[in-house]
Formats: sequence, structure tokens, C-alpha cells
Amino acid sequence: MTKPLNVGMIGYGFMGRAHSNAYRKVNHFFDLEYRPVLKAACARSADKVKAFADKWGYESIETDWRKLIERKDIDVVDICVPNNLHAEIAIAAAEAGKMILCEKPLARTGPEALRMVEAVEKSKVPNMVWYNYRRVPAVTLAKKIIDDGKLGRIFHYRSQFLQDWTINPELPQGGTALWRLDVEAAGSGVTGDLLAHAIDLAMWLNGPIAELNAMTETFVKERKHNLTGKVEKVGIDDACAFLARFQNGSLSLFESTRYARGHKALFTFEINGEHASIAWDLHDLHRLQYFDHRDEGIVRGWRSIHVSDGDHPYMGNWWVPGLQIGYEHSFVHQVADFLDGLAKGTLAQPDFRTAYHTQLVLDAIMASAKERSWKKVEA
Ligand code: SOE
Repeated sequence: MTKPLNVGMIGYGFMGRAHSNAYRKVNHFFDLEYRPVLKAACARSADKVKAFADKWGYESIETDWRKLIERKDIDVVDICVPNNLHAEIAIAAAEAGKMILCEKPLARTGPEALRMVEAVEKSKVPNMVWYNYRRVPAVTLAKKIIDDGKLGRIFHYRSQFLQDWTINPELPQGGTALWRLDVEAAGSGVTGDLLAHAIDLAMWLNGPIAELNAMTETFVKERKHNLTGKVEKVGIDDACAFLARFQNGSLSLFESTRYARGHKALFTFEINGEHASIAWDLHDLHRLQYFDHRDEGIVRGWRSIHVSDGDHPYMGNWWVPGLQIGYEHSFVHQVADFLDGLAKGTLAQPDFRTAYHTQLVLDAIMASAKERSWKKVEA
């Protein structure tokens, strides 16, 4: 018999769907002690949250997150609302003794994130941040290859996250669908939204970033605001590129934009080591590219590993070898690891403290771009 774990979901957007799907699927594919129960969904609009709850099978709804947090029958609070609401909800949930799963980035700034870290550590509630790409099997395999030492000393790390959905200057900012363009709600633009993923992966795979030098640009300076109806200054960064040095001495280049015409979500990384290199691309997410200089010369070359065999990370839980999985499964894996950690008394990563370190890098990027200078990342 599995133990029920009652989930209270706050928000019903893209991520509310991705997480709900993961809760529903996880026990069908992973043998776990705990079983998420979709207990309540919460959002301000009763009609919208009711429609969401009906679609995904939540047992009840709330329209005030404070009520949800007070409920005795909620074990886990899942925060899927804009970034400016993360801290207040997470701190209140921690004080109420709830476990917390929070969408990325943890907060808008380092100091805001630190208050959240302190709250969960004081209450000792299990917590995790949804940096889902760690659980794409090919990415998890990259981590294993690096940790096994196959690359040897690492010299270079480069990563891009490219999109093109905000090029139209007529696109407004703010409101339910477009809060990512509103600096008050989001905290930053591509830096917090996209580079946060790239940095989380980079530091997981290659260790801490020591210092960096960034530039940002806001190509469209004014947009109509959906909440005020007025044309207002755009405060987010539309594009950001930075150079960085990792603590292990490797050099890196990161780039992110929402103005790369033709790219919808091209998230990539390539790592070059002394013996071998690896590369990954979200558009071909089930493959890992691997080059090993130790191979015999006449057959040496880049291999494209189809990460779909039973001994590849997570894949033994899915279909038969050779049949691939996709984006949604990264969330299923993250829930599986969280539940497994609960049973074993270990916290699945990244927890709030780990995500806070990513936040410090984001802060250093913003400061560096503003001051046009190198910045050390706070240790
Ligand atoms: C933005 O378009 C976005 O949806 C991000 O918010 C997600 O975190 C990323 O995974 C895909 O792109």
C-alpha cells in the first residue's frame, strides 16, 4: 500500500499542467512508497481554477492561497505562480509546516531567495525547486559521465537558450499570460527565465561559477501593460550573454535571448574536457553527443547516443529499449526523486539552498551588465 501525499497546487498555467501531469503519472511508472493525491487547486479566478481542477482531477478548489496553506489535509504546496509571489507563499507555507515544491527561478533576487531558504530550513520542511532539465535522461547521463571522470579535466562549458516569441513590439507586457515580460512580476527577463536553467545545469555538471562578465539588452523599450492599459517602459532583459570562469578553472560562454528568429526553445550545452566532450540539445533531447579521444583513431568521431536503453537513467521505468520519452517526463522523474527522497529521508536536489546559489549568479549577471564590469559570484 502506498502512503498518500496530498498536493495543493497554486496556479493553473503551463507549469501547473506539467506538474499535475507528473503527479498523475508517477506511480504508474515508478515503485514508490508515497503517492501524490491531487487534493486542491488554487487560483484567484474560481471559474478558471474549477475548470483546471475538473480537467486534472483535483478534489477541491480554493481561491485564496492562504486558505489552502491553512488546510490540515494539504501536505505539499506546489507554487506555480509568477515569481513575485514565490517568496510570500513559500515563507507562509514553511511556517505552516508544509513541504514546498517551487517553480524556478526560486525568487526574483538573491535576498528574496535567502528569506525563503531561511524559512524552509527553520521549519525543516522538505523543499525542492523545479529545475526539470536535470531529469532529462540524456542530461542525467551527462552528469554520470562527468562524475565518472570520463572527460578528465574540463576546459570549456558553453550553453545557449534561444527563443523568438517576444520579437513582435505589439506584444503587451504583464497579466496572466505575459507576466514574464513584466519586471515587477518576473524580476528579470531571459536571465531569470532561461539562463536560470542553463546555470542550474552548468553548476550541477561543472561546479560553482566563480566570476562573470555579462551584457544584457532590451530591444523593445516600451510595451502596453495589460494591467494598466498604458504604454510603459520595459524593465526586463530581452537578451543576455555572459562570460564566466568556473571554480575548477574552466572557461564558459552563455547566451540567451527571446529574439533568435526561428528558435523556439533551443537549449544546448557542450562541455570539452581533456579526454572527451559531450553535447546536448533540447530539440533532440533523448540524444547525447559524445566524443572520446581515447577511441582507436580510425573509428574516432562523435557518437550520438540514443538514451533509451534500460540501463540509461530513468529509462528502465518506461517502455522497451529504443523507445524514447520527452519533455513531460523530466517532471515525472523529478516527482519520483522527491518522493523517493522522502521515503529515504534525503532531500532531492535542487533544494531551496542550491537554487539560491543559482540566484546569486543571476544577481551577479544583472549587476555586471549594469556596471559593465566583472563580478565575483557571492560564495
Ligand atoms: C519560457 O518560454 C519557458 O516556458 C520557461 O519559463 C521555462 O522554464 C522553459 O523550460 C521553457 O521556456
